[in-house]
Amino acid sequence: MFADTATIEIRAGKGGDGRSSFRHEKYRALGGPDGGDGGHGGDVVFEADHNQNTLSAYRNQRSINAENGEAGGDNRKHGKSGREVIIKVPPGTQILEDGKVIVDLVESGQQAVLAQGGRGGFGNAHFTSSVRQTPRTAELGEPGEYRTLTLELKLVADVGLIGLPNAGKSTLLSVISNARPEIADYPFTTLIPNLGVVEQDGYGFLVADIPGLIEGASQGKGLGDEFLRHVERTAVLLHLIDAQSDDCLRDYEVIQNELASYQVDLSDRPQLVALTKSEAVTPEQLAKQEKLLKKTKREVFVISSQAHKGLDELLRRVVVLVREAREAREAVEAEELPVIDEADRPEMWQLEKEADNIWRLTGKRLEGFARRTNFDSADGVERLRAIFRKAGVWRELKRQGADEIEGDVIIRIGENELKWL
Ligand SMILES: Nc1nc2c(ncn2[C@@H]2O[C@H](COP(=O)(O)OP(=O)(O)OP(=O)(O)O)[C@@H](O)[C@H]2O)c(=O)[nH]1
Ligand SMILES: [Mg+2]
Repeated sequence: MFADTATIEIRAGKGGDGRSSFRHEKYRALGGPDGGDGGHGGDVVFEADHNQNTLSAYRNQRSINAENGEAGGDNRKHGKSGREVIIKVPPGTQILEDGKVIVDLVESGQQAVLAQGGRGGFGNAHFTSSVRQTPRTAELGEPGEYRTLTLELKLVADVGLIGLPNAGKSTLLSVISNARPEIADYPFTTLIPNLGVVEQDGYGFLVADIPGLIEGASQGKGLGDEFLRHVERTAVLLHLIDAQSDDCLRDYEVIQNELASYQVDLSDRPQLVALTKSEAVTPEQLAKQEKLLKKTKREVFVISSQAHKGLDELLRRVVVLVREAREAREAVEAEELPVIDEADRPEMWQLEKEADNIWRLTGKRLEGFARRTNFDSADGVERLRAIFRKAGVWRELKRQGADEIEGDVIIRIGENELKWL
């Protein structure tokens, strides 16, 4: 999972000082005490808000302060309380202090006060008593709380930049986003995905620059399986191919094969192809390469990060695909599918053929979901199917030849069975 993080200092407002003053009365040097109380300092409040997608707004804003309370005035006038600040963050943001999670803002609208404003001080009007008729003392306002917090948002990037080493992935990210990844003229410069926020025509989305993949990546070569796991978490793939390559089509196919051989088939994810470094080759060569890549039946874009060419056109198309992917994801989330975690990865469940058209599915978590499913309800069964699909059971069935069977394919799980549709 990618993490979007930001560290900020927050300071709640200081309480206003209490006032020390005395009534002006005719013929008396000193009237009664009439100093008002200071107002309270504003709190710093965090709120999850579904209109926020990233923490990028807080990456450059190191400190956020709430308003101080006003001091008390003469005539028992109370100072105004300071306004609170509400820091809006995307749902799913965790707030950490000294490396420990202190708040998890899960749902939109959820709030947490993380720095409390200081209390206002009492004015001297507060301290009259039968013995002390003329108190001069008023309290000072308390300081507001101050904390240094780290915000962390685990997210699925919208777009993954993939390609062979040296294809120009990090360079592209650096010109289209706020990210400043390392760039160098040798392969494997990037070893950890870089994340950047891109804004195109007012629409923001997250792009992950994934380390270069090589032949055999899906088998773990060059840490490829780890990198492909990151690809798995991106909705739209942008496949970069160096226009200077001797064989662009082969470059494409190497990556495409690895996407297809990974444990979750990634080859049918929405994918755009972009020929990079276009300014470095002759127009003739470029035309030749472009023509060659058209054979992939993918949409092919020609860009140059260095010369800033073709970027808007490419990004506009990316936005369309990102929007579609987000809408599809929201539709799935609306069904409230449970999160399939590491324990449900293929190695954690098994599919065993019991008869020609019958498979038995075993695995603790999936069996648990099945036990909690009402098999008399069509919706319940449909939900279980979606869970199996998400966990990769369908793909495994296909791999074991289930799609070649005529008639029904039955999956037995625990005491129950359901049809594979
Ligand atoms: N001429 C030219 N060179 C470029 C362009 N984009 C990237 N490069 C160069 O290509 C080389 C590799 O760029 P990177 O962005 O580091 O490539 P990468 O795909 O991130 O490489 P890995 O992280 O190793 O997978 C660098 O020397 C870049 O300067 C471009 O548009 N034009
Ligand atoms: Mg790189």
